[in-house]
Amino acid sequence: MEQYTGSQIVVLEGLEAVRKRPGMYIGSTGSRGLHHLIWEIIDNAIDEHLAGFCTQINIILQKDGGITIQDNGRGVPVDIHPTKHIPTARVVYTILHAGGKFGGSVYKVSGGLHGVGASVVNALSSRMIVEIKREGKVYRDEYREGGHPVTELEDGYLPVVGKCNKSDTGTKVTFYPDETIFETTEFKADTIKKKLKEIAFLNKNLLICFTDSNTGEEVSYQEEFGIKSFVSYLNREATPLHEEPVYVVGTSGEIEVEVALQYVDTYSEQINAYCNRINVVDGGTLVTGFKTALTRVMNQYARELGILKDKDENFDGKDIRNGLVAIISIKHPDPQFEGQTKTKLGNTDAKSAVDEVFAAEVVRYFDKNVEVLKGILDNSMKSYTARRAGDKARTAVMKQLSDVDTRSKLASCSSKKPEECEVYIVEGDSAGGTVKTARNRRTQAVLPLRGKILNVEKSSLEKILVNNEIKSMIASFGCGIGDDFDINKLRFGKIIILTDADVDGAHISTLLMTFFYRFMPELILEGKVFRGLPPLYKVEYETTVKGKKKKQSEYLFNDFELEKFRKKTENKIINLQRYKGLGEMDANQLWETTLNPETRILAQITISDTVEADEITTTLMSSNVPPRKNFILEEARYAKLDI
Ligand code: 0R9
Repeated sequence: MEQYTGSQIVVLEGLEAVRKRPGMYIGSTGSRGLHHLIWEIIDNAIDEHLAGFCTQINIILQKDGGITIQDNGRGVPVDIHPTKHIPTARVVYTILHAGGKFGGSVYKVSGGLHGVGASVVNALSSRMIVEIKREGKVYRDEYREGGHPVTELEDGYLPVVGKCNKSDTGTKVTFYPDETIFETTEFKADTIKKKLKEIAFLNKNLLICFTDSNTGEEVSYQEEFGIKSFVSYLNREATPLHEEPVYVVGTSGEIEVEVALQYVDTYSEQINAYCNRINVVDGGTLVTGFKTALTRVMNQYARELGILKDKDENFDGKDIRNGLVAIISIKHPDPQFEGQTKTKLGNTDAKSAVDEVFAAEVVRYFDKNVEVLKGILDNSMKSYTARRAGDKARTAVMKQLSDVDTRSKLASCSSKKPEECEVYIVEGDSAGGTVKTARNRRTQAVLPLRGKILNVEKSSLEKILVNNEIKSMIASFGCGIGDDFDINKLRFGKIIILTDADVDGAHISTLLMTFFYRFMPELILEGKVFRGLPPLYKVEYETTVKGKKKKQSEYLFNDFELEKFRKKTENKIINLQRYKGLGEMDANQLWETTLNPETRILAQITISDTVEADEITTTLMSSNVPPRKNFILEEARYAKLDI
């Protein structure tokens, strides 16, 4: 192995920092973080496509657990870097944030959500191999154990390991995620394929080929019609109100704007926004511009066509977006990503650009397609009427809730300070009974739900307000619903869904999350909703303390922990108990594992836009579910680590 120079040591310290706190760079060390590594490398290849030099990207899942990403771009430069004095390719893969500093303005395209740099992937890999084809030569570099180069340079250059045609250029990266860092190192073909499909929609004509060497599966993705096909794909299971998605494109100054939309027959709204191909999950200025223009244009048409009669009568934006599925994709020369997760676009010029381009182009479209326009306005009118009926129903229910004490089902807590109070929503009276006995009565309230809650995906507010389970939740939370919702009136700092770790439990959680998301979205957006994670195993094992044998026990929350535990204790497990449900635990065990804030694990529920709804959601909810926002569980492990 070669000697490291001074600058190389600094480099390795940088990568060491990534290994110490991987979460800071890739979000988590779970499956999501693991897949983040792939997106990072693919982003670099996409940048090369956007620069106009790459037409194909191959992704190969290797049998030995590695993954290869290959592009046919120019190949990463292999010349000696002017200040680092090592090959530029090695700089890209070993120095934090190096990639973004090269390659001119094109590199502004990545660097948003992912954009942590290929060196982060190297830092978190036990092995990484880079092969570059340039000018008829094949160069190779290899790294081990978190980015340590193991290839000896030849006169300062990367060794040439083969020849190729001069026109045959490109970069190939193979990496093996480090098993000591990730909770799982198993790449999921389905997750990768979903992402690749999304990439194909957002990058018209780019050919993406996926191979899974474990199964022999080969799939390729290439989309001639870009985001227009994306909308059709999102609505493939739904019933659209008009056959062809509406598609508009145009530019305003340096900003390119593309919008595709189609209405479907559900009470939902889905707007996916992308800036420079990066999914801005929290929207921002580009979404505001789109909504403002859509509301203005549709109200104007409604008046012109005599659908709205009174000049002061207006459709609300929500009426106009009822059933809407839209993709907004803009290209901005200098995007400002805001918010803690950098998933919100801040540029004010993006708002006016989207407003201007969308309004002008969509009017052109509707003037030629009046039937589509009328269908959409008719749908807005239905929503407008239903909303008014919902308003009446809500007033009636609110009155009823204050008259009768529907809260009787709730076993309240004695404290009245919302910040220290939490409510456990549990499945059924029997689990409810155990939780009631086990809890801390001062701060923990329990609301047992009887029977399944309504699937609210296709129901109006008016309909859901007759459901008793929903009424008890509204009454218990105290913060109203729909337009009357006021998070400041919420009686609890945390709402914790506690169901068994089985299919039924997952179904109930999904129904509850969908209800919160549709009618009390702030609860999720403000991070108030959690899932309690009861342990899956209790292990008893023997240790020797000062020559004496001692029996001890520990709770483990998933198979990964069990595997780790087996390794740590060299399999000295005397007894292994697998819990099937909450009902199998006594009050003490339940307190210790699931209720005690010092030792429990909670998973915070957040929202993410993805191409397809979660598998659980799709298979368990209505047969005709539109793809929509995914609920993501971010495990709040800190609670457990504190002990
Ligand atoms: C398989 C994944 N692909 C990549 O990681 C990848 C990076 C990359 C690249 C360039 C071309 N292809 C690439 N693929 C490149 C080449 C040139 C200029 N800019 C970019 C050139 O030939 O002049 N690079 C990404 C960063 C850099 N190159 C570098 F310039 F910083 F080195």
